[in-house]
Amino acid sequence: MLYHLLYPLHTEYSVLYVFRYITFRTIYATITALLISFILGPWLIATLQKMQIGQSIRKVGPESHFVKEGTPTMGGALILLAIIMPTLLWADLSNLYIWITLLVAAGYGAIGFIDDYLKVVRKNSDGISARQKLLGQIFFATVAALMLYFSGTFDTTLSLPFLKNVRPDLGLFYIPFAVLVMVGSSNAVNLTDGLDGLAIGPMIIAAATFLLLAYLAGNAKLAEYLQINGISGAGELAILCGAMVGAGLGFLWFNTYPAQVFMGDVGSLSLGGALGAVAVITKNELVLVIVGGIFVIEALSVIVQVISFRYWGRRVFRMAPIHHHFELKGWPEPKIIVRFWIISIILALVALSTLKLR
Ligand code: 57M
Repeated sequence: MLYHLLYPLHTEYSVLYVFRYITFRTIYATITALLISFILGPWLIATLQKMQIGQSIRKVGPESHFVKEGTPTMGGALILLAIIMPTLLWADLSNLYIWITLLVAAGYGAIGFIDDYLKVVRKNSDGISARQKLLGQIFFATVAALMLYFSGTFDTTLSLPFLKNVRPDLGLFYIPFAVLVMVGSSNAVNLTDGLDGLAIGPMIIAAATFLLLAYLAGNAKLAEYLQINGISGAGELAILCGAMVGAGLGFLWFNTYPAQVFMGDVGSLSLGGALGAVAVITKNELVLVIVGGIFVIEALSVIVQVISFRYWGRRVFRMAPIHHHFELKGWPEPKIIVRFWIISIILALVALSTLKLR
């Protein structure tokens, strides 16, 4: 909104020319998101406590989690607000990619909100059924993929990390593929969200990485120099990613061990979905597997555990997702969290190296 209001005035006030720059607007979107989180965070936590919107802890889980009973949840609503408001303020609102990503974030946020709300009302850890949740996720992802496909400019080839000359064209199959990326990313982040700061840390790192990737893809000269897919308009997503970084850091302030608030499904589903959407739009779907490697490892640990238990009656991990395995091995919670963050940073660096190693 500020972009539309202030940039046209640059002919009279030359200082306003700065609103043209994505870098400037990204920095201020990040700061705005941080401020929203810091200002509203304490109020939200107090309100959630007053309304008794607290977490019910599964009885089968690690005992160390029983003390977390009643921790306010649904803090993800604030994360969403702190992403949407700065994006609306600082981004170019004529940009379709911004609206597609916001649609996925808000749509998945709504599914998560209903799920969390039902859990709180029923005072147990069963929200809406897994099937209903999945159908809702597929619906919003399909709308997003169709919007992209019919935008007229979208390229349906697949970029493979490290291989610049191999670009298979998926054609119409790009739609189910994009849906898979968004739904998969959302659920993987949801599974990761089981220790204080465990999901939001890697999410901040992934959003910062995509900030850079979106900026580069949107800049024709840099994209040509790096021989990556240049995508006109994708640069605006750097602003949304900046807001994700700011909102994430602001949330981490309160969610760091010992957490004063959990994000709930409203946070985990929407953040994962938004990340998936940015990966699809910037044509970094497979790079997302590296950048979001922690989320992938968490999801794979569940798949391996379930298959192994169902077919061989044996568990591979003491408990899945894998963070519970380390907890049951006796690692203190902060140690698992920080080590997972370190792995995320390494993975982000590997992902960025794909820009040069082609
Ligand atoms: C959500 N949610 C946390 C909080 C958060 C298929 C199966 C593996 C699914 C999986 C599952 O349901 N995962 C999805 C995980 C929950 O956190 C809430 O949920 C939101 C995210 N959706 O924002 O609102 C608990 O996680 C802890 N937590 C923190 N700090 C945070 O910042 O400590 C969350 C955020 C919170 C709190 O304790 O209550 C969750 O874990 O429930 N299911 C599981 O993860 C279960 N695993 C399992 O059944 N494994 C079996 C299977 C795979 C064969 C096995 O290994 O044998 C475990 N979940 C838990 N305890 N809590 C079972 C044990």
